[in-house]
Amino acid sequence: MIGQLEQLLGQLDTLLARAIEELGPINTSADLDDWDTRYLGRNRGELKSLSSVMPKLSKEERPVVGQKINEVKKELERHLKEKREELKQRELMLALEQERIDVTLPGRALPAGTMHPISRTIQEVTDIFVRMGFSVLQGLEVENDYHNFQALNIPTDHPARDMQDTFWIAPGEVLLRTQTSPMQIRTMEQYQPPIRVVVPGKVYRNEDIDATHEAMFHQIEGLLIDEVCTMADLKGCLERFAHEMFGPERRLRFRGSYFPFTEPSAEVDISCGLCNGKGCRSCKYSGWLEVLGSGMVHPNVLRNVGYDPKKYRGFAFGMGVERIAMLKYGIGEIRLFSGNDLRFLRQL
Ligand code: FA5
Repeated sequence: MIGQLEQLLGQLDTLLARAIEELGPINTSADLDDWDTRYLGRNRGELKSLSSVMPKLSKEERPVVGQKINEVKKELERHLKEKREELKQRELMLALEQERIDVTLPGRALPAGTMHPISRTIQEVTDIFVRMGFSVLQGLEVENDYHNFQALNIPTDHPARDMQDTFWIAPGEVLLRTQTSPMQIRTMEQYQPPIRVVVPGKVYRNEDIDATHEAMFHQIEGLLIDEVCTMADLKGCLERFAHEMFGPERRLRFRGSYFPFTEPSAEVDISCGLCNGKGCRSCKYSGWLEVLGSGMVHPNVLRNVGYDPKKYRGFAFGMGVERIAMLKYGIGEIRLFSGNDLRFLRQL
């Protein structure tokens, strides 16, 4: 029996030595789990199978073997714990190494977009008028015949309708607005004087396209209504705008004109900045570029919105945004604005 005891204790020592030796090269948690099951596993672990001889031992032998089993178990558990800790550290270091971020690397630059020159021009123009006390409103691109024509003193069959070739949606009733002037009517319908507004937006005309004409372009409408207002106020206001927008050296020219909704009416030209008024291809060798229509609001228009023309008067203007941008940036071709050519847009 003594021989069997010694043999058993020897087997336990061998098992411990073998387990520790096998533990050395293990370097993944999965392999370590296998090792754990193989030696310490509750069901089929090697230590468990050696313990199964216990009932066959004598009373004296049992405590000796039991104590040895406990020592081996504790030793295996200690090694397991150390190895787990070591693997955890190693896996952490590996993850840190693989996921390392070099914070000193320069960032990847995203191509930055900028405002379209037309949007920027609208912003610059409206800012100037806001500084003069005007508010900014938005209008509708799909209008009705009443607001685009009739209320603006352009009845059906009036020859002035031919001045702007219209894109009709429902002929005689609904259309793509040909001008921002319908917003004069909508503003006066909604508010009481004093009124000072500017209204930027798209307008549409069924026109032949060339270097200075588009079928879709932008206008900015201006409207001022008060008890006291004269043509001199209109001129002063537009001159102030032109000097702020283009510089004090630029000149304005008022030419008598005709619009059914203003009386008197004037078209306003600005001296060409490309040739300094000497004449070039862009200004058709005249030295001037037409940028807006304007005038004193017609009494019929005031009556149409229920204002008393004896009490109130006002001025209105409508400027072409593309023409302003052409003047500002020295561009001789209007179609570049809607051409979506990034080489052109990046230059500005
Ligand atoms: C009008 O549209 C009037 N509603 C302006 C107005 C408002 C007059 C208030 C009086 C009172 P006109 O058709 O001239 O007017 O156009 C005004 C401006 O828009 C022109 O001076 C020009 O700068 C621009 N414009 C006109 N047609 C085109 C076009 N096809 N392409 C680009 N710009 C244009």
